Amino acid sequence: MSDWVNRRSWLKDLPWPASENAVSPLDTAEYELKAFFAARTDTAACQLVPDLKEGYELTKTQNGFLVRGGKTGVLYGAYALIRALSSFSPVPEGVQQPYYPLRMLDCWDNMDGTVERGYAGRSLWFEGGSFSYEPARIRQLGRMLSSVGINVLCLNNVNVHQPAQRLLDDLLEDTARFAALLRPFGVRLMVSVDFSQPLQQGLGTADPLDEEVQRWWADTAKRVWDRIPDLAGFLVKADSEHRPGPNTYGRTHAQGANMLARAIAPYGGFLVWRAFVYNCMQDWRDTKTDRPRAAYDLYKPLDGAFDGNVILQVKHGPYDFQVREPLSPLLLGMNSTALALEVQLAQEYTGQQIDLYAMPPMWREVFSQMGKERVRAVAAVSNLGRDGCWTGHPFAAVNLFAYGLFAWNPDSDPAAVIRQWARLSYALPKEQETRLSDMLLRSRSVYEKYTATLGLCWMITPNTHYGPNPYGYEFQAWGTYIRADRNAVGIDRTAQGTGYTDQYPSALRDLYASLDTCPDGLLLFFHRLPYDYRMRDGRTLIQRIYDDHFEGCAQAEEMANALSGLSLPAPDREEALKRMERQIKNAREWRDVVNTFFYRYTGVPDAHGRTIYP
Ligand code: GCV
Repeated sequence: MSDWVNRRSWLKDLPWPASENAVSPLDTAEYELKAFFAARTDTAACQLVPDLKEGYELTKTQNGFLVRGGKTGVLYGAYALIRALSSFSPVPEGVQQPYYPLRMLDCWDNMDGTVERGYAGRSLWFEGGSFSYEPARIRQLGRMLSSVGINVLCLNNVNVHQPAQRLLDDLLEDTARFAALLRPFGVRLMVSVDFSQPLQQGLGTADPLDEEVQRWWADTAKRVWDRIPDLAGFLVKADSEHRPGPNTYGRTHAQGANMLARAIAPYGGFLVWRAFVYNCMQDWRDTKTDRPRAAYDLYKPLDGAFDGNVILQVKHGPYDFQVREPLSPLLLGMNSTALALEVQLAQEYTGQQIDLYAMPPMWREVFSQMGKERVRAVAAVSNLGRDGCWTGHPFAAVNLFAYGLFAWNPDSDPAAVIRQWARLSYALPKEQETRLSDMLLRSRSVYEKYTATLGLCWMITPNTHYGPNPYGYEFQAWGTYIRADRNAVGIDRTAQGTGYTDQYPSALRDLYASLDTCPDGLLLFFHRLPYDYRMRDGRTLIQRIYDDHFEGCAQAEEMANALSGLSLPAPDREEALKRMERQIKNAREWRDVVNTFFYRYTGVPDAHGRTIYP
């Protein structure tokens, strides 16, 4: 058996014989509490209060605790109690309810066992074109998700490759069996579907206004929900990066989404429609088309046209999970459409679970800018795989843990969440726990400095998305340009430029459009500036670019030192050190490639005489 058994991240090892019998989250809650309190002198009991739904309340009793909660709330309450007691944190007081009703994990798993943008090994449940998994590990997965309140798992890649359509067809029984494994943890399945499915099944069309197509989807939905009555819904990527969609038939995205939504509405299913749509065949010579504008331009006119069970899923930024992007204007501008925020735990552009990159500070920024009331759901692209520690880098587990806690409470404190994860995962001496937590807390800003300072994203190696290549995407069709020349760098996205800033409510538009108020971290995302531009602190732009790359790399080296002094258990210590070596190599490469790139354009030497290669 693989080494995952002894490496269960923040959850303590718990053999799971009772799982065979557990049918409800209440059973699971009772089992978890019994196991946890077996080693203690106090006790805990559960009480089902259906009205609390996903909520719970923890109260102190004479001998210990009472967990009162709704159908799944009682289990979340049990986990919250265990989490608090194990990390010596205060037990939450009063009724606790999740902020977002749908807290999803989107898995980009393919049925051949690969995971698109997966950095933690092969799929946990697919191999060779079919399901293949250890049931005990899937239960442990359910336990991990439930312990931080995640309640939906989307089973397969949004790029639906053959034979994933079989999940709802001849493999439906297997899909149902998999759903049953997660049910005792309050985790419901969702499935990604291909918009052109009816066409591929021989109907001759997938036109959403065609009655036969509508009937085909309605029949499919009936068959599927008969077998899996609590299926959460379908997830769709349409007309995006060469995926099929309603545009093929001259139909709008509202027409496409509503057709599917109506097929699944009788069963209470959600139709989650991704808003990641842009022209990926752009001519780089065209300076008018601006990729960040694309989603708002397409969907804003459709606001109000979607059915009630459609959720438009929007990536947090207008590009694609870059280290720093402004909030997508769609998240602020769709007043009559249910929205889901999409984030990416898989570190596609953020170090690929090799470089340290703890996301809580980033989400704090994202959640605090978002008109939260418009957004009904959150989704995160999974960072999990078959690796022993589940997440490639053992510390990358902090991102899954924290995602769950932020989805439950978007006002969570990044530092507290990180520390709680560190404490639950490793029983380190206090001073070391602080060192680990601090390192994680600043890891994003370190990575940002050596890869994407001032909003200069996309200088990354094409396709693989690890390592520097300032020209990699510059003359490509993907619409991802920094447009550096010998005079200036960045893109003017104000009203005088591409007009992207006009997609924001006026306060944000003005903030970003003015050089006096635009945050440094997004300066070159919003503005095109000469290299001798004076930053607010008096440095020139070119010097700031050099400084950040030198500093980011030096800070990565400091993190390596701090890491080597931590008495982490094996094999996490060896794994973390090995990955840190690769991070240092990567950081040096970024520093030298990017600094050299700009030096060659400008001929300006570093003011401090540090080495830049000619
Ligand atoms: C699933 C980016 C990634 C793709 C991904 C896509 C998406 O372009 O590189 O691998 O495809 O986003 O989110 O649909």
